[in-house]
Amino acid sequence: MSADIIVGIQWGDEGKGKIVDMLAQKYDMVCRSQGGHNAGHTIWVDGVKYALHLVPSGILNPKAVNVIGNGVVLSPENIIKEMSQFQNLEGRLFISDKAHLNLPYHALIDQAKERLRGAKAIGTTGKGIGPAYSDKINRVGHRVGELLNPTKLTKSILEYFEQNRAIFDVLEIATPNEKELLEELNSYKEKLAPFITNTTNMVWKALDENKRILLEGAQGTMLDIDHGTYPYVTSSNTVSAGSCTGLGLSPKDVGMVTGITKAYCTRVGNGPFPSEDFGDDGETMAQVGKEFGTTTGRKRRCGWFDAVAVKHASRLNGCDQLALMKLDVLDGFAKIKICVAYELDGQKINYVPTCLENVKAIYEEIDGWESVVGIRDYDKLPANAKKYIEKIEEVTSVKVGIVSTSPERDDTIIRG
Ligand code: 2SA
Ligand code: MG
Repeated sequence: MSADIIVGIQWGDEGKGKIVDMLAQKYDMVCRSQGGHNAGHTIWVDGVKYALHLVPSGILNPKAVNVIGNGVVLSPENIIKEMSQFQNLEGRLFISDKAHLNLPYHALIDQAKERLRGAKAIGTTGKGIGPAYSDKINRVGHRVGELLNPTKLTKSILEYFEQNRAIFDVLEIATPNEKELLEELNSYKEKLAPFITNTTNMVWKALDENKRILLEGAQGTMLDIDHGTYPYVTSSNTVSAGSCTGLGLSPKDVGMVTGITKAYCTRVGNGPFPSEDFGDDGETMAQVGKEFGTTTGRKRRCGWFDAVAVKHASRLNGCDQLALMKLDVLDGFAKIKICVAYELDGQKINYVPTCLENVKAIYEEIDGWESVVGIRDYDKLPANAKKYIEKIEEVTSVKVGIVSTSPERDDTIIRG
C-alpha cells in the first residue's frame, strides 16, 4: 500500500484542514511530517470550530491513528494544550522520538531576531520555528526522545546556553533557571511519555499491513525553504518530498498527491505576492473569506488565483489533482481575475522565476456568478463557475478533482 499526500500549493491556509478531515474518514493513519505549531488548520464539523496546530487532523476521526513525524518541530507546551481538547488519545496519537523540540527559548529567539530585522522582518508567526530548525541543522538541537530523561536534558540545555551566551546577550535572553527548567521538562515527560515512540517503524508496519495512510502538509509550497520566496519562507520543506524525509518514507511509498489551493490567493507575513489585490476586491475576499490567521490572528493579504504559481507548485509536488477551496468566497463578484502569466523586465513569462520580487501579474477576466454555496454536484454549478474551474485546469494542466463550496465537511464536490 502507498501513502497519499495532501499538500498546500500556495502560501499556506489553502483549506488543507477541511480536506484532510474529510479524507481522514477513509484513512487508517494521518501523519504530520514538517512544520510545528505555526500551522493552523481550521475544521468545521456540525457547526463546531476546531483549530489544530500540531495534532494531525485525523484526530476528529475516532478510528484514525495520528502520527507526528520526525520532521516536525514540537512544542511540548503547545501540544499538551491542544491535546487537552480531546479525550482518550492514548493509542490514537504518536509522536516521533526523532522530532525536534521547539522550546520556549526558540520563540524568544524568533521574536528577538524579527525585531532586529526591523523593516526586513520575515513576518514569522513568532513561534520559534526557524530557531528550532536552525538548532537541528546546526546539530545542537534536542529531540523529543530526550524528554524521557529530563535531568540529562536540563544539563544539555544549560550547556547550550553557556556555549551561546554571547548571542543570547545580544538577543537579551536569559539562561533558564535550572530548577524551573527541570520541573518544566518533568511535567512534559509526565504528559507526553505515553505518546513518544519510533514512528518510522510504525509507519512502515502500517504500509506493510496495507493500512491507508494520509500525509498532511502544513504551510504551502511557496513557503518552502528551498523552492519558496526565500527568505520570506518557513524553515521546512513544505513540498510533498518533505513528507518522505519527515516521516522516514521513500519516494516509492507515495501514492496520490492532492494539491490544495484556494479559488483565490492569500499570504500572511511579508514577501512577494504578484497577484495581491490592494483594492476593494482584496478587502471583500478578506472579509467574506474570514482571512485571519488561525495561529496569530493576523489579517491575511488577499488577491487573485495565480495559475502560474499553482502550475509551478503542481510540478514540484507531483500533483495528481487539485482541490479548489473556498469557491463560495468568490460569489457575487461581477468579474473574476485569474493570473495567467507574469511580466518580468518587460517580457511576458509563463513560469515562476527564482525571484518573484519584480514580477507583475498578467490577468484574464471571467464573468462572475451569483452563488455556489452548498452545491455538492458539479453539474449544478453556475456556468461561469464551471468556466472558471476549466480555465484553471487549462492554465495549470492539472485536473480540479475536488471543489469546496462552504466550510462544512459535506459541502464538497468530488468529481469522478
Ligand atoms: P514561521 O513562523 O517561521 O514559519 O514564518 C515564516 C513564514 O511562513 C509563514 N507561515 C504561514 N503562512 C500561513 N499560515 C500559517 N499558519 C497560520 C495559519 C498563520 C497564522 O494557518 O493561519 O495564524 O498567522 C503559517 N505559518 C507560517 C509566515 O507567515 C511567514 O511568512
Ligand atoms: Mg492555516
